[in-house]
Amino acid sequence: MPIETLLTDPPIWLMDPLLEAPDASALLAILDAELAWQRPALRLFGREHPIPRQQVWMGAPEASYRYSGREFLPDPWHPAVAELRERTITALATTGLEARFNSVLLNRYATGEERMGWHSDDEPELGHAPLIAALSLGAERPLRFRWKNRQAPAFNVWLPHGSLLVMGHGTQERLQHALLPRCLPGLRISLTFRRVLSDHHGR
Ligand SMILES: O=C(O)CCC(=O)C(=O)O
Repeated sequence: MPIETLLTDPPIWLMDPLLEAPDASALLAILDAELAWQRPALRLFGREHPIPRQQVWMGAPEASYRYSGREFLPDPWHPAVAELRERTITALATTGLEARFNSVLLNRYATGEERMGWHSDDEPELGHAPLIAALSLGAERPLRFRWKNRQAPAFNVWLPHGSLLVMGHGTQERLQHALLPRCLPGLRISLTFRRVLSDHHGR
């Protein structure tokens, strides 16, 4: 599988393709049809705003997750997602990276208007310097990165159908990322695999 190094410090790689197009298309259709997609609302300045995408949090029972001030309990593994987790872990192992993902945030963007704002995946439950792998299915869109200390210009990483973006240790500490709205048609689903540490409860 071809691996492109996009950044070395911190390390960011793109494995493309991880999945061949027919497999990726079949998975897109299965996940679109079979998952219990949610559109939770976030409270901002006293008003409820539905998030501009849909999502499912999935994983092992102990992998509850706090995101934008809310606690999410994971849905149990869908068999297709459990298999993707194994494929992702195996692909990372071929590059010498040991991943022990126990959960995944699936994001569904119905059109190019749907989006995710600037953030880092740096919640305490992910521990120090987490490794995060993002599998993309469907419409190709750019993920935009910017340095927290503005040491260099922001840049785009286009995420092809069936590709795996690997954000290595240190990425979340030093960069933010966002999926900005674009005049692009087409459904996109991303799966961002993570490891939630079980000893974060009781903080
Ligand atoms: O959809 C994407 O590729 C971005 C997802 C993301 O930033 C996240 O899940 O934290």
